[in-house]
Amino acid sequence: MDWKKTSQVSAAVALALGVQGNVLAQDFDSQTWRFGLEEIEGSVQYEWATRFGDKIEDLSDGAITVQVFPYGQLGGLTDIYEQVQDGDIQLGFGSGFLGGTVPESQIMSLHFIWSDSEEVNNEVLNSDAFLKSDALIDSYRDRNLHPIAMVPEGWQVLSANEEKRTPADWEDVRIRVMDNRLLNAQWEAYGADPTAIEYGELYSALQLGIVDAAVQPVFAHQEMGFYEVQEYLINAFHLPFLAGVMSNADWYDGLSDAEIGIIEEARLELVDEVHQVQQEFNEGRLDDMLYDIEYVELTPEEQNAFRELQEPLRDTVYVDMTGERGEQLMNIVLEGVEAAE
Ligand code: 6CS
Repeated sequence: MDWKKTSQVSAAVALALGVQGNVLAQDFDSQTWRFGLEEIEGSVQYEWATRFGDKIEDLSDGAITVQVFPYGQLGGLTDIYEQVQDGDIQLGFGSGFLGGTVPESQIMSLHFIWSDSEEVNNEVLNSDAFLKSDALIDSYRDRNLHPIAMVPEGWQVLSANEEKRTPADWEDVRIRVMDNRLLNAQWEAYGADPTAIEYGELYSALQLGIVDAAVQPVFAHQEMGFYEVQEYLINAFHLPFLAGVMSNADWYDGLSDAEIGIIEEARLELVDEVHQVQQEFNEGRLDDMLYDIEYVELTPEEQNAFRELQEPLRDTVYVDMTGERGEQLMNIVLEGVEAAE
């Protein structure tokens, strides 16, 4: 089935299902969709996937079950992506590490192109202009993947053992980053020494001093225990943590219109629902950590010193690496943010 055709019918089917779900329930064969996560139970990705599963099960009148595999159960991060590409699992999350597989997806790692408003970022990333753009879809489909949804998980907050407020403070600091070329280049531009380390190995890398700093959304600093081996959380508001939900492309092409319709219906409901969940997680868990760690926010002037070092890299690194598609995605974000603000 051609994805362009199916994405056009999906909205109509979703509407029909909302009104007469039982009538169309006969359209669903009994089946299980396997869904690999980059995060553990209790995370934002776990919330998204389990809520998605509940909705799919309801909308298919119990015919379809979504089996969720939290981080660690299917191997490392790139193992998850490969299993989606190979069709061993149907669905998976992909964030920073996905840059090696889908270079254009490093749009999710580009510092300082986002709105200060998390609502605006959520709206732009889940707009048809971005999510249904040829640039995004073709980028994933070239690697036998299909993008389903974008999930902002809250601001990425730096952790370190000293209060660091200026680029000079980051000179030669060994910071752990997710494995993609753009993140490396951006941290080098601040003067730091970035190192890629698997998510599950980060705690011991910080504890043993293999790296001195890291960057994660607040909820992850808490649930992975990173705050126990760091002194400061520093919010530079440089980048929301962004993750994409993707499926195997061949599998997606074999779905019926009704199946695509319920995926779209569930996705649309989750845009606001999970946005609220992530805000609650990030606010609540920050409070839980404050007895043990100091939290600071950079002023707009301090943020600007970092921003200025990044702007040239949009073209010299991201567009240089990803060509016309990358440029289109970046412009959709920049224009979408401007329009929404
Ligand atoms: O830093 C990482 O590798 C992981 N962090 C989070 C919050 N989600 C997935 C990602 O792979």
